[in-house]
Amino acid sequence: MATITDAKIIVTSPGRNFVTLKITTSDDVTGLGDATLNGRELAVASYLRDHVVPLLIGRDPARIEDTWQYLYKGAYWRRGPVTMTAIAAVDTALWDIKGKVAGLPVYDLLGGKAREGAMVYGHASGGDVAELLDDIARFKELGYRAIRAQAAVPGSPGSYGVRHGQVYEPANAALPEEQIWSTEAYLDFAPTYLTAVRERFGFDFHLLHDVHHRLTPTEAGRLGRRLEDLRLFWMEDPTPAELQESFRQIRQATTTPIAVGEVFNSIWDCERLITERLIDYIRASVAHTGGITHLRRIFNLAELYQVRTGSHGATDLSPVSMAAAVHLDVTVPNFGIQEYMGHSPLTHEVFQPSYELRDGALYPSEAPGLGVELDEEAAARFPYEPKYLPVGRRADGSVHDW
Ligand code: EZ4
Ligand code: CO
Repeated sequence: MATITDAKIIVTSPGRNFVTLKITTSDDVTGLGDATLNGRELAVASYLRDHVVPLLIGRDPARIEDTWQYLYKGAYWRRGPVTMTAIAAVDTALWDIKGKVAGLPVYDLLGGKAREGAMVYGHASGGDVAELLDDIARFKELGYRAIRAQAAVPGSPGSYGVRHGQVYEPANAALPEEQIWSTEAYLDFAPTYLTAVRERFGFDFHLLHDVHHRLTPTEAGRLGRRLEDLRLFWMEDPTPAELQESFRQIRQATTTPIAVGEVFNSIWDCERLITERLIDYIRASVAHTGGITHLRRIFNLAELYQVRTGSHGATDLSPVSMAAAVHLDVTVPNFGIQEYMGHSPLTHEVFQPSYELRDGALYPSEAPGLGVELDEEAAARFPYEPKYLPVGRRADGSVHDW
């Protein structure tokens, strides 16, 4: 039996911070797992280094499910983003190792392909409507079949999702930037630019929009109803999701499809949303939801209730978890779409993934395991830099969901 002989945590900041777990076995096989939790990176690095690595040494790397249960139940303290990101990193690295040992890509270990590629959506945005329309045209030219649209709300510098430069990166400051938010201005403005997008480009592509947790259920129901004729693929994160019951009210108000889950870390965050059919797409990710093993369980539950998948894929998910997502996406019968923001050239100096973007879809390679290389010398050239996500405030100074 091979054993785990080493597990090391690599923290690097090629354009943004990433935490990666690299597990090595007695047969000299290595596996990678993404442990990045945006704005709280070093908490996961310490959780792994101080509390998980000592438990891994000497274990059989083939026993993925047993290791998952051991880390989840063995912690006694259950769930939470830090714990579940750490478990995810171990789980993902062990799937990578299992694939390399078997000489098979991870999608084959998961039952094989149900489709060749995973349709992705790109992120179009603009400081105003004209800029947004130009950006949508660019994504259409690049072959995207699904595009998310976000524009800056006039007079609301805290608008979510507007790109400055090559890649959108909201974790932008050594201490959190405070952004002023007006729900009223957003609710007046968002329908006008989404309508402008359909008027200019028609209906032959999927249009998505991210509300980013900023509305009450009542406001979200009103927005969804107003957007119905635009036939959105989904309205994302319409309201904060701690209260799963609140989605019933949105559901009853509108037929605009609802997607949620990028901040979820376990099946218990969405059990009711799924089994009571309060959502259409579940956006949990490999990196933050306990790895391939646990995310597959969520996707399988969702399948029973005709809820489709739409995993989070922002720049804070490293190419390692993006590869894991693509392997899982191509195998599940209820795949919906995969978010893909793409990574910066600097990030690709450290991480070399082998998945390919063609015709608006990501295709996994046939390389054994996940098919991602990490250049440790390059990683060492980019030391960690503290970076926080912004904080939202209303005009009266009180804190609002960002
Ligand atoms: O704000 O990943 O749909 N994507 C998103 C992201 C999140 C970031 C937070 O780290 O909402 O842009
Ligand atoms: Co989002």
